[in-house]
Amino acid sequence: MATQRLFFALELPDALQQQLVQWRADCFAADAGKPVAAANLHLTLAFLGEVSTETAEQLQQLAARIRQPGFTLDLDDAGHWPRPGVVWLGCQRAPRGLLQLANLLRAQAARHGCAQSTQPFHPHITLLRHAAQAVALPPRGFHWRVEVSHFALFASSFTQGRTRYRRLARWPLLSAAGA
Ligand code: 2AM
Repeated sequence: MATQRLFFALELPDALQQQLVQWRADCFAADAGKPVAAANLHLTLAFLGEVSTETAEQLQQLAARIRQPGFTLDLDDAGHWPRPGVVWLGCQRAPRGLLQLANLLRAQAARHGCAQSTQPFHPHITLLRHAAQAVALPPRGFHWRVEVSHFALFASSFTQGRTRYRRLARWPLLSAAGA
């Protein structure tokens, strides 16, 4: 049976990806960890794992029916999870719309057999992998604002030593006027 490794996520604008890469280079030592490529910077809403074509189609049909308002992401927090070795960028206060969207997608995924982590959802953008245990985080005071108007489904593949994400579909969130 053909499967693909899939996840729902928020994309970041290209310009912001470039700004984050520059900021990361300025703030973190070269040996702090393995930087995630600019084009791969994203915020996962729901991880599906390896799914069949049939399940992927069902989840895409459900995603297309979602009517949720867009929201603003304030990226103003950073942290380090030593066990997975991840340094991340996130929000001191996650917007309600983000949590609602992620909860809905995670519930739909779970109902279609995609096991969801029992850990509470912590929205984040992974900046570094294989992070050093003693990595120094930048002091708070940074802030990027992102107006989120879409969410998307991605396929992840690992070829020639590189992780690549390919967008399979994208759906709009409601504008403030239509929310
Ligand atoms: P991470 O950045 O915190 O590792 C593609 O791999 C995306 O799916 C990444 O954002 C990754 O989160 C997330 N992901 C991978 N495996 C996962 C899992 N078992 N549970 C939740 N998210 C996962």
